[in-house]
Amino acid sequence: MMWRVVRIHGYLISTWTRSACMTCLEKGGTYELVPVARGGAEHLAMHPFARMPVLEADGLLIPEGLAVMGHLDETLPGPGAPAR
Ligand SMILES: N[C@@H](CCC(=O)N[C@@H](CS)C(=O)NCC(=O)O)C(=O)O
Repeated sequence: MMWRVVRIHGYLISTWTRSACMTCLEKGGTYELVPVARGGAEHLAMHPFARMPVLEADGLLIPEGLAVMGHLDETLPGPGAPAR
């Protein structure tokens, strides 16, 4: 798999966003943290409940922390996350 930077939309004060970022790092990936205008039209277009994180990777926008972490676990080259 080709190495690439993924984008994680959210803020580090959010525990779910932080977990997604930590998963990315644990898997040897690199992320760009993208601030969201909470509840704005762009945010709602990415997540129907205007929550964070949202992962932008591989041409996909993936909401929901567990789905984000699952995608990172499956697509980044590092060792599998222990809980999976
Ligand atoms: N089930 C969601 C929960 C995400 C969630 O609640 N995120 C919080 C931050 S930790 C959030 O977006 N809060 C903003 C809000 O509720 O307006 C997920 O797994 O992504």
